[in-house]
Amino acid sequence: MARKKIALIGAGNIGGTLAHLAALKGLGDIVLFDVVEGVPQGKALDLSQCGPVEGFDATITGTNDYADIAGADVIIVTAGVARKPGMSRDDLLGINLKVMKAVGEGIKANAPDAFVICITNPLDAMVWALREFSGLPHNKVVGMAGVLDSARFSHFLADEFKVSVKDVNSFVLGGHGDTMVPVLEYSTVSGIPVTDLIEMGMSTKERVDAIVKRTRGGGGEIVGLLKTGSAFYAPATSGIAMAEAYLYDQKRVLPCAAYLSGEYGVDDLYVGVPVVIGAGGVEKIVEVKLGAEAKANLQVSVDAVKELLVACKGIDETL
Ligand code: TXD
Repeated sequence: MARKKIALIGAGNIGGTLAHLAALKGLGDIVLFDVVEGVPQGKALDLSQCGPVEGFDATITGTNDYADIAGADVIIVTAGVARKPGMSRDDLLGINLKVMKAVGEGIKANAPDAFVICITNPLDAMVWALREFSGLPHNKVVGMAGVLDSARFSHFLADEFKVSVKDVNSFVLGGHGDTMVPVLEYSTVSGIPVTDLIEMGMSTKERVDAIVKRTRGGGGEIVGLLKTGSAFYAPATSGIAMAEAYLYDQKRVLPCAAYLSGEYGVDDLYVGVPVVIGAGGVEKIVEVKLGAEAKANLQVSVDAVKELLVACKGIDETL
């Protein structure tokens, strides 16, 4: 069987980490694309030289030409500008919208059968725009945010409850921003909801509320510490988990920014919800029952995403 082809659009911090992980995991041959000349080529050469040590055979190529992504099975998009301290995700809107246009057109012309995972911020608007510009079916274009947000939530919860992170399964809905909605009733330690764990005296409502707040600001906390960029290790790991679910037809239930057409009362919008990812791309949107508080919070989040889209449409009249 021929090796799969993984194209990474954007060879920055996340792009390079994605390439490293994809090579180590043997997902397939890798093409790193960037507009900056030399960077994807240099990173590809450096990463290729891991091969003899790690024992992987994948070819890793760097390019500035979209023709080289032809026939890609999976494309992960991180192209754009990352947040600097003091800059909100929404400030990135204008710059990254133009980037999505170029990337979408490159994908449309060269790899229209790929499963496309968008990571570029502001995520929920960029994935919507990328889908529009690429013209791919909605189930083949998805945004990565929820896997990362729930990983952050799980990490903090495991720390709080002093249990293995393997036993924590947390649930985050909504847009990737300060309005994201961590849902306590569906976040569990080995099946025991966090709300029950609070009742059992394992933590307090105040402490868990502080964890929810820290999760919502999880990206900003890292930007504030790094000062020269944003998080990249966990975002890359999260993107790879989604790629694996598709490549290996795992039918994983993952929180992703998926296109909604009526689900959760939302229409023509990408919002973070649990979905099944398998060989068919986004095979199913999982519509869970929500309590009044989560419902209201989701609405706030949906409204924030809607506002972003209105701004996008204002910037680019072709949308
Ligand atoms: O959860 C999430 N979705 C995120 C999103 C978590 C963390 C970071 N998130 C966003 O990912 C972040 O706000 C950025 O928008 C992207 C990529 O983050 P990264 O840290 O990798 O940014 P870099 O290191 O600046 O890399 C971006 C690369 C850089 O090499 C640019 O030269 C390139 O993108 N770039 C382009 N590549 C291709 N085509 C075009 N037009 C282009 N413009 C810039």
